[in-house]
Amino acid sequence: MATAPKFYLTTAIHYTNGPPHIGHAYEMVAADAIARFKRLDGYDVFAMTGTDEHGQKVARTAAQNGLSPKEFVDKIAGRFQEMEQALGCSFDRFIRTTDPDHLPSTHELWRRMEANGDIYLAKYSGWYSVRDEAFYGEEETTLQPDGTRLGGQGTPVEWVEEESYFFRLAKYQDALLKLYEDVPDFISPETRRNEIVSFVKGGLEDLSISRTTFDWGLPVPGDPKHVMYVWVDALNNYLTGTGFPDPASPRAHYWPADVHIIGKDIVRFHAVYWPAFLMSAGLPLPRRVFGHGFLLNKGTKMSKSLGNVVDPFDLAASYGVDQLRYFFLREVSFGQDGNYSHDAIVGRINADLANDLGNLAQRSLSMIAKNCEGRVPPCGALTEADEAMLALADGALEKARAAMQDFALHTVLAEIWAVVAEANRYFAGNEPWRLTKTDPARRDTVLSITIEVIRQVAILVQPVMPAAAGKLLDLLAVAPEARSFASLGKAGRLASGTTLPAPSAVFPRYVEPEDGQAA
Ligand code: ME8
Repeated sequence: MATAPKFYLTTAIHYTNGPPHIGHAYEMVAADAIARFKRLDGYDVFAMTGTDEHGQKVARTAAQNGLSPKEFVDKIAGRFQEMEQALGCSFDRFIRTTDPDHLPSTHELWRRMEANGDIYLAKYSGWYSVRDEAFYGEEETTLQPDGTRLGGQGTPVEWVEEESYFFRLAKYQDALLKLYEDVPDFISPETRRNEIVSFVKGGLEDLSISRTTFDWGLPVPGDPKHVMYVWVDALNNYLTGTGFPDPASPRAHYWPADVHIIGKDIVRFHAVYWPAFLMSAGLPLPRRVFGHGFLLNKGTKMSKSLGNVVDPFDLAASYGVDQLRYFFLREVSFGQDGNYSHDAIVGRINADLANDLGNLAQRSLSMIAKNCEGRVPPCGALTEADEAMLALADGALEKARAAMQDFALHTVLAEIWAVVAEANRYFAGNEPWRLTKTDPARRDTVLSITIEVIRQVAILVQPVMPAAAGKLLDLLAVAPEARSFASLGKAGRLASGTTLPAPSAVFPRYVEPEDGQAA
């Protein structure tokens, strides 16, 4: 038996300095949809998400909350795990950087970089942003009129002067540029790639990779008064997940990662530092890094200090999990920034889900229940228009796959909804409700083609709306083993005569609550 090709995908691991927000939810849902798509397409998938729990930012927030760092991160990590469930995600592991297997794995990475002559002890003096957990060169900072200084991403920086281990990042400048050249899609979208290429061309400085002024981190091997820089610790979660350094781990074959799905603000860490660490340690590099955009609340970036954080649990409860997932992935071009608003989400729910797909399913299935004894009706001779309708549905997988090649989730959905739109035109144009008296055989053919198209649409939307699509497939009596992409097209056509369950609505319209308050 041929073994399935493997696909290892990760999200970023989320900081546990506060509860999850909608940006975290967005990233998780997008990554989950890609993982589900690959599973349905026959891949041996390992998908991982998790939490980034060490470092000064987390330690400080814990102290402000009167808790020890460990007590604090346990609470917050629990919230992230609940969110994963609340959003219908299917990750294979939720990793925490406080998990016991992460320390030996990260020590091994450090030792390999050291053995390669890439780590040395010196003194760091420079600017550090605790919010970004990032060092900034003086030229990347700006002095504000009030005397404070801001780093590259607009967060406050503070002066740090301490003994530190350094990683010889500068040594990897040419190798990194060669990587970007040899593997043009290593970083995408293109704009992020260009930013990174020009950053690296501008010259790299060695990177401070340990701290001594706090202790909430992984100790440096052989010198425990230093803790590792939180980004060394955090990035290595991706290796830990595959059982590194144990070559006999059941997950060892997943390395290298096929894609890291991360936000645009942390591309530098993933596309510069991470491959350099791996080159130094003599390990294979991830295949791709995808930097998605930010989800903005009606145009402004969400942040705790701005007070406009939208709670993802509330959103899922108000609109429905699958509806929220659909909104995130259809409304925003994956890779670009996108806006959230109540009206936009309600628009998508009512137009795309309730009207376009939900109504079509409801109308065709109700007619079958009423007129065809609740069985898949027989399909007679096909007209050219019938053939064209089926061909469009049969061809959707190839289009979806092509879009998925670039992680263009919005395009995947647009291609599927092009089929839905055509199915609506087909249904309306053939007026099956008029045929009962004049030509019931033709009516049966039109209905059978309509629900065959819905079957394929339901299979294809499973990655984005797993529960709703499952319900739709239940209504079509599609067996669980006939729901993968292998059953798309001719391979899995609905068999006439199959008994269908009583139809019910899968995509209800969103109705504003009585008091008129938006969710
Ligand atoms: O950066 N819209 O953690 P984090 C979309 N621990 N995505 C957003 C977002 C928004 N409004 N806000 C944040 C970290 N993100 C590190 C990662 S990986 C080894 C360590 C994304 O909790 C952000 O870009 O600040 C990142 O990919 C993820 O959420 C976690 O952000």
